[in-house]
Amino acid sequence: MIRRDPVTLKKVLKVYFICGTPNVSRPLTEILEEAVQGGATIFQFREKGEKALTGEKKKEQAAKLQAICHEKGIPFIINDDVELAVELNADGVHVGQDDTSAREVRAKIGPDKILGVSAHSLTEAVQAEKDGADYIGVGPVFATSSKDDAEEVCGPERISEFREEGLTLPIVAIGGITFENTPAVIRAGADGISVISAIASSASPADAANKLYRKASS
Ligand code: 3NM
Repeated sequence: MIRRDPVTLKKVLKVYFICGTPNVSRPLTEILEEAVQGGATIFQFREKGEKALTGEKKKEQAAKLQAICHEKGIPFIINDDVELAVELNADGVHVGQDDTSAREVRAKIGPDKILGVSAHSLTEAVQAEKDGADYIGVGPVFATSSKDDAEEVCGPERISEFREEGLTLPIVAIGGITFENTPAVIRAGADGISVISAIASSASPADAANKLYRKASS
């Protein structure tokens, strides 16, 4: 069970691809297959925004993406939609501070699933851990155009601060992550990088994921 083993979980979080249909201009299933082939180690289905799928269409898309993740052996995480995650028996859920509370999500998904929580301050990070989070997402580390309601840019320094304060929970850095700035966030203490556009907007998601994997591992 991944979530009970921090060493394995940290490896799994190395290249965390997040995507929804509004983020792509060709089938997300294709992009996910290529990203995993290149080196993405975990995937989060984040179906948000004006053109986001809902209801049955969202469920069908999620099931297809889940099948790809299972076939390739990487965890399939759903953003925010706890009911869908439970219905599909997804590998985990990621929630932000404005979504369902982490404690409530943990109660609904049970002890064996992966729970990720976005945290912007040490207080939120410590609370997330108490509530049963397995990892936290910290961001936006750099400027991003992929999230309308993103908080203020916090820089890799926020991650170093969390580590200096003694936080040992796995951390993924998010927001504006590129090949170029990946080494800085890993040096700051992140276990992995979490990206939408660096993979989804690349002409070659496979090459992008591969390069990110190598940058995050060196
Ligand atoms: N959450 P990109 S930033 C989904 O700060 C998300 O919590 C963020 O997309 C946060 O890799 C973000 O294209 C968008 O910058 C990340």
